[in-house]
Amino acid sequence: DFNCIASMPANHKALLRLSNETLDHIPANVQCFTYDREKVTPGIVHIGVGNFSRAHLAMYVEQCLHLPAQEEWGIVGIGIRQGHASVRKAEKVQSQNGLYTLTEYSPNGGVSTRIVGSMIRYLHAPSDPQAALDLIASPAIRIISLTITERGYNIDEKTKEFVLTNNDVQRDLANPDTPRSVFGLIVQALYLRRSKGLRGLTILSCDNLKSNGDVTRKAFLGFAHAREPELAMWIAQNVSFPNSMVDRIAPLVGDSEAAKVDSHSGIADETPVITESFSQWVVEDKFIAGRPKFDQVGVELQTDVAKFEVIKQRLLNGSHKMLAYPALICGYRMVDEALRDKIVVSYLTAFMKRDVIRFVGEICPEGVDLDAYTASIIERFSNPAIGDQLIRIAFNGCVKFSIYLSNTFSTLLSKGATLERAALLAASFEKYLGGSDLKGGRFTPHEPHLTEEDKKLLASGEPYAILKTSAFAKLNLAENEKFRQKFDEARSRMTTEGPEAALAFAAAA
Ligand code: CS2
Repeated sequence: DFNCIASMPANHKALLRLSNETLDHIPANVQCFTYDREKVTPGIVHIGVGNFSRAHLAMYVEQCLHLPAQEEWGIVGIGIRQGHASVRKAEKVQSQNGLYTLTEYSPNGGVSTRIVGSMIRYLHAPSDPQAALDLIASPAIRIISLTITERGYNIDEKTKEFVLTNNDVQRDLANPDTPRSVFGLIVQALYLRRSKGLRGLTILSCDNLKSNGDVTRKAFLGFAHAREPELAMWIAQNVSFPNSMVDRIAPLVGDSEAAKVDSHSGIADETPVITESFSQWVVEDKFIAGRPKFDQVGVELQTDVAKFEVIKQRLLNGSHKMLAYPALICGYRMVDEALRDKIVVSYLTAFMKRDVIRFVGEICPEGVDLDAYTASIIERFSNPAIGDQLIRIAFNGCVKFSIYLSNTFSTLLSKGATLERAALLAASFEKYLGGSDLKGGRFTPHEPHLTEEDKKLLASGEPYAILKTSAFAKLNLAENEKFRQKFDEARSRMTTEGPEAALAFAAAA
């Protein structure tokens, strides 16, 4: 898991260790919550506790806990991965009683650190599956929130159906009492809730997917139906699945990032989180068993979030992808470092204005100023303090293209629009897979979802192999003569004139 908590060196002697026992000694420059944490009880179970959820959902819940009568909304984090790294992560979180520092950097240089206490417990399900089941099947739990990655929903890209043939799914269907997958765990807990005559709850996806609530519903009903059609019916009637648009940049936290925030805070945090000052959450107000007072802490509760999702994913996540590969090839490693290059800024602005906004006018949510939105994306990416890594954004391109860029590219193709930027993206992705930039530097591409077929294709030496891989397959780029020509041009410009010249050319197109 690329967003998991990074390991830390044991060189924190001079700094304060974080736990319930040390809360009275928090340094004055760090804000600490003022609610009575001992009174907070579990109301939310979160599966997939990574940097993002701790910077986003847990931060909104933290703010709610400061309001009157909200103490029933504490979060219990659940880890469901097997293996040593997950056990270690659980130990670290538990050693701090779920407490962590959240450091926010604003684009104008402001920095603030606070202690977040909203995650009151953390369970590692593989070590104690029964405890996880008992908790989710207890009356107090009214929301299960998820950050399990774009691919975690196990939906077939072509059929859009839940994949039943997957090993974990088959295993959990055959052994419902000892689930290992997120589907087995939650559906078994829902089965127990139904047997006990308890009410249903909300399953809230916080992943960056189009219609994430609808996708989640499809996945859980698909699994439940294979187990017992009546249970699927009960879930359909008793569980709600709000759609939501989530937005907050949370970079990877390795040793050097952790050392930086620790020296600022004076706290030796085993699990620190770094983020930007910006945060947005637009959620469909469809919480069948109630919710914290999200409306009072800046969450935008809407009846329809689809337009917000489209705008955010095509502009922000799309720009991230458009940026990461050419920028890595230019030799940059950090997002803000690349944004200091004026050509990169004009290339990204051209992408947003001429490849996306030009064609999404009619779906723009009322009251959203797309020019201001574009400017704010450039400002957020340029924030030097947050230290976001291009390699984090490049991660899993072959899955993320189809989510964040394929609609934009297919519109460009069907409208006969400029293809220079799309072609540069494909050419730089091809180069990126080789793990070296055009300045002699190296990096490690992480593409865990490239299929065996993709790998064979790439090894075949076919001239347009990259365009036929699962990353772009849906778009039929290899069959499009105009695209092939632009792709050839981008590729050769990158190697003969250099990646900066290729970017400049694409920016001007
Ligand atoms: C990034 C996101 O990983 C990615 O593809 O684009 O993690 C991005 O930082 C968040 O969606 C921001 O809300």
